[in-house]
Amino acid sequence: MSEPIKTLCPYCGVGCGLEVMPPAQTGKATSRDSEGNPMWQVRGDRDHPSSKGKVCIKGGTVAESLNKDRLKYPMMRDSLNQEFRRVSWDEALETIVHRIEEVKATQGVDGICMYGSGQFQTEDYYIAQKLLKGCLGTNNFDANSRLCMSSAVAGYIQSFGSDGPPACYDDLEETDCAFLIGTNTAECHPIVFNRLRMHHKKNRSVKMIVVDPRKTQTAEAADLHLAIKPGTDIDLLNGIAHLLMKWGELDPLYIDECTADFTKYAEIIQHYPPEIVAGRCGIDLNHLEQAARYWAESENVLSMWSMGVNQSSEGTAKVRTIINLHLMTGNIGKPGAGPFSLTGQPNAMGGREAGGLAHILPGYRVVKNPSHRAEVEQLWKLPSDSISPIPGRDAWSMITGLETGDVGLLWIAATNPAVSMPDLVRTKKALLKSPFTIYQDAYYPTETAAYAHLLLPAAQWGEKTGIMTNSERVVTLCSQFRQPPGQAKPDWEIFAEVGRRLGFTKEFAFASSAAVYQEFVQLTKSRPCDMSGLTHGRLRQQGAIQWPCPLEEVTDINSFALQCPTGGNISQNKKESGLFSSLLGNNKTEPPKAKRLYTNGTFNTADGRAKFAAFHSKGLAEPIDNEYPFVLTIGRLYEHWHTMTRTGRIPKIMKRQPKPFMEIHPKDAQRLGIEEEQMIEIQSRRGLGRFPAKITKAIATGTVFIPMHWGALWGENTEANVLTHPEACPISLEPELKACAVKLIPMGLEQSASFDEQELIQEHCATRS
Ligand SMILES: Nc1nc2c(c(=O)[nH]1)N[C@H]1C(S)=C(S)[C@@H](COP(=O)(O)OP(=O)(O)OC[C@H]3O[C@@H](n4cnc5c(=O)[nH]c(N)nc54)[C@H](O)[C@@H]3O)O[C@H]1N2
Ligand SMILES: Nc1nc2c(c(=O)[nH]1)N[C@H]1C(S)=C(S)[C@@H](COP(=O)(O)OP(=O)(O)OC[C@H]3O[C@@H](n4cnc5c(=O)[nH]c(N)nc54)[C@H](O)[C@@H]3O)O[C@H]1N2
Ligand code: SF4
Ligand SMILES: [Mo]
Repeated sequence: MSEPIKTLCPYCGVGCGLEVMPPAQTGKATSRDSEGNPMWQVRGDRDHPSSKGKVCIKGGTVAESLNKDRLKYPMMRDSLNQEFRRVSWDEALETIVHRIEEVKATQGVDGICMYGSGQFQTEDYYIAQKLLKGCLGTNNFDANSRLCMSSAVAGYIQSFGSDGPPACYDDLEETDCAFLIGTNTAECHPIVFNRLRMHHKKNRSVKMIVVDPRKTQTAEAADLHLAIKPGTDIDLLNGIAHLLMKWGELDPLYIDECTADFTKYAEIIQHYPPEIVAGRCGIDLNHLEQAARYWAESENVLSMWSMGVNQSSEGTAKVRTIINLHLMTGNIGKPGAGPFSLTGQPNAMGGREAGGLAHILPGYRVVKNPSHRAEVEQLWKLPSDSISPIPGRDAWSMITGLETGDVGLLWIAATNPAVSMPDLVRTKKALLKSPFTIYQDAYYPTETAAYAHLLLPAAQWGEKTGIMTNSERVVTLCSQFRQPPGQAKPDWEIFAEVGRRLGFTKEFAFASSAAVYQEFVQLTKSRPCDMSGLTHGRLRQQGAIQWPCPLEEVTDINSFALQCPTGGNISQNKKESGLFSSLLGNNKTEPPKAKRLYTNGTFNTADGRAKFAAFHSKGLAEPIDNEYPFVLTIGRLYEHWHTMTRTGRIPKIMKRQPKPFMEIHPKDAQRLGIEEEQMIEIQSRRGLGRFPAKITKAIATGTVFIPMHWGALWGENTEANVLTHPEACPISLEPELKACAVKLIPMGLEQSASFDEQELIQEHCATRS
């Protein structure tokens, strides 16, 4: 039997290592998917440092989705009301080149936009940046990370001087107190949660606090669940800081030596006394005090967050307010402590490293910084000023650019915006106006395909070799193990071919994805995300490796400080204070690399200090009122992945979660005369949806919850985002996808049987193409 092939799970940012074995070699009878195709076998990779052999239902069943409803050939049409016709790759690529030239000539290069995804491999991301930002000269590349991690990115950059989650998964087993805010870790990052829960169960002194308006599976496991009202996170965080300050539970040495701007922050938190905060958050005063006491009594606090924090019109402020708590208590850069954003998608981290948002460049550089642009231009061997100094269009302004006619070509890849963007009625209307939309996906049909002029078939997970980085900065090689169906190609190859046809032959003369990666890592040299020591070959041989991973190993802490991109040296005072001996372990010369960032208390800001930020709470962008009296919140279920292009086609998953629903508290249900399973029409100012009611105390009164997963292909009036609005954080531009104001209209009971579960499973798990 041949060796299993090592790869990474293509779903969430936990990044579990997988081993894949060919259908006929498992020793048992060949397993087959529901179509009768022999199925690749998947199991957890025990050697993977992040997951140690564990997988959840999604990773375990992913192979079942590989042959269903695949997009196999390029297809084109002149207008959206026509049928697609199959075309050759040559015709498809020539059409793209012609369209790009045309938009450049008529509207200028900024009429061209690409909207990509955290489900790209790093090579896909990198080639897209080189094509758009380097060769074409527009920064109009954005990714679905804008809807996901961009508040965390902005928070890290502003507080620490650069992006990069500072903690690692080993901290899950070393913390005294896990502070989980706006994350349903148990369902969305299950293997991270399992590690934490084991540690929590084994050690009674370890505390777990969960801050979430819903009593999720995560909250069930907590010592303390703070069911705050949606949008009151900053009140809560400032309220905890207020108490810590009042009790003198600060780390003055850390504040003095390693941070700046504490005074202003200290002033702001004076305005958050516990009585006011508890009232605003809708929680008990003693629960608030308990949370602060856990913070005060714990040696090491590890905060984790995801969309309940990021997807907010004050997302960056929330992230920075979490970081403030860590800075004021010195809870960073040591085992078991730190602010830790849990990345959503499998390679959203790789995207950030490769510069995959409209305001950033490869190697954790930013578009607005002239020397960053010059460095990238040099490495790309392009004339100076090739890269525009102006940040490109973010995801939502690509949509508004279609409305105004400023976007002449939209290229969408590895994301399904006709389900996942806010304000879908408006989004779809804008997509209908697009002069030319290219849609590059692995599956057909998807909701977004209905808005495309040209469909390009993408090779997906297992059909191409490339790199992904998980939440804890661990980089894994994902090896190809099967042939792409039909004529599907890896995303990077498609981008490179268009580049060559546009005349950039030298720039895109890559023989393999290994060569692409080789070039990319050069751009990370001496940057905070230095991975110049990584190659496909090394990762294949040694398994997954965490960055920073420079080419030459650093042996001395002072030489690291000198090497540090901002030149941030550790002050003599800091060294003498002995503050860092504990952070560094006994070995003062241990390099501050890998595992945890900022172990030496030096940050990537100009003066090496982390910055406090003082924010007042603003609340929700669309507060409730008499007409729309409920807050709607939207999130995920354990079994499904986003817009269900894979999980909706896997019978085992559809059997467990066949249909969407609306969670409502018994008190609200009683008041409105709502019965279990009764269809409820949810209306917002922008659209409506219909969902069977699920009456549960797991949701706070005044709030209702629906899952995000069911787009137009999977149900009627089940799209969550027809209800949401596009109001976004002014810093990160991340839309407030977590909350909007709605009203509920109970429908007649006779309409309530409109979901036939068996029929749904039959319909969706059968192949259409
Ligand atoms: N099973 C599964 N796992 C996934 C994914 C998936 O589709 N399915 N997607 C992946 C991706 S891309 C992402 S981004 C992550 C997302 O992972 P999570 O962020 O954990 O998931 P969500 O369910 O979107 O939202 C988390 C919680 O935020 C809470 N929340 C809502 N409003 C507020 C608020 O104002 N304050 C606070 N504190 N909490 C609030 C919600 O009640 C919800 O329980 O999951 C990843 N993992
Ligand atoms: N209301 C609300 N809306 C949300 C959210 C929320 O919490 N609430 N969450 C937001 C977040 S955090 C996210 S991340 C987004 C996710 O939203 P999307 O990105 O739209 O969701 P996916 O279903 O993951 O779409 C990925 C697409 O890529 C395709 N694909 C898979 N692999 C490949 C590949 O290798 N190449 C190519 N070209 N295609 C591939 C899949 O078939 C699928 O169509 O949704 C956002 N929208
Ligand atoms: S926890 Fe995430 S990465 Fe791990 S198997 Fe599940 S979906 Fe895949
Ligand atoms: Mo996400």
